[in-house]
Amino acid sequence: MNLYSLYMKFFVMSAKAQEMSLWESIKPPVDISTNGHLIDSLFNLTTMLILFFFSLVCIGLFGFSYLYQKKKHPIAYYVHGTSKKHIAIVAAIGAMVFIMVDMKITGISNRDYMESFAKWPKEDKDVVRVQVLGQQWAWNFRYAGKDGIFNTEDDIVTLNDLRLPTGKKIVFQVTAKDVIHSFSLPNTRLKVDAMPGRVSKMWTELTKTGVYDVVCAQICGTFHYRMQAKMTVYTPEEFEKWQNEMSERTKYAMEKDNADLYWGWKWVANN
Ligand SMILES: [Cu+2]
Repeated sequence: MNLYSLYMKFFVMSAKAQEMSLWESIKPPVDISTNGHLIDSLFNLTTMLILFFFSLVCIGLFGFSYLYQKKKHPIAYYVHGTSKKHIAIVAAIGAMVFIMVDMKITGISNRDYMESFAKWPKEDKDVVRVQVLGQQWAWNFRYAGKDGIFNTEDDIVTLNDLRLPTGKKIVFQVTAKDVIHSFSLPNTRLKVDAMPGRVSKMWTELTKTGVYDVVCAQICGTFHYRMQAKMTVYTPEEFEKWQNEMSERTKYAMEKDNADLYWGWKWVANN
């Protein structure tokens, strides 16, 4: 069995396991965020541009191979590529690719970053704040609870169980306990590195309720593939209800002797 058929077999198997068609399993996961489409359209544009230039290269390669085949041109023609004409042609093609592909992609991603992903929501009471701690091999989540202050008695702490509302700005502060992980929400197209000793940030807004995946996007050890959590997206009312229920239940978030539970930090807002 060669590598290609093994690869295809894996695709077919994983599609079957998820009870979806092969095509569905290759498609990107459903986008449930307000900004995810920016990533998707840049991804698609990049793919289109690459396909365009790939086709040009193929046409050149096979076209010239055909035109200058031995039958038609029995005597080889040697070039060093150092004449002014040759240098001009190569420079023009290089400049064209640089302007049409590199500059275009850089421009769009820069615009998206400045106008959307790095445009932090003002952290008022409507913003949902979550602290995320990655560890080999699980995700811990912490909410401030009723008092709105992190690392206090009424914090809500969950393991591999992220719950969020639709229609609200959500800000994450992310770090790691042991090695470098990457906090990734495929359905929002967002991810951010989770690094020990450093707090990284990410924000999003969700549009669809349901249950989705939280994964680790950075090879982090033996069971990296298993480092998954569930993201349940509620309506704002359901989320409020869940928070109230949890507040009544969790009295353990601040056991200072228990390092597994006592890991939060002081929240410093972006604004
Ligand atoms: Cu990880």
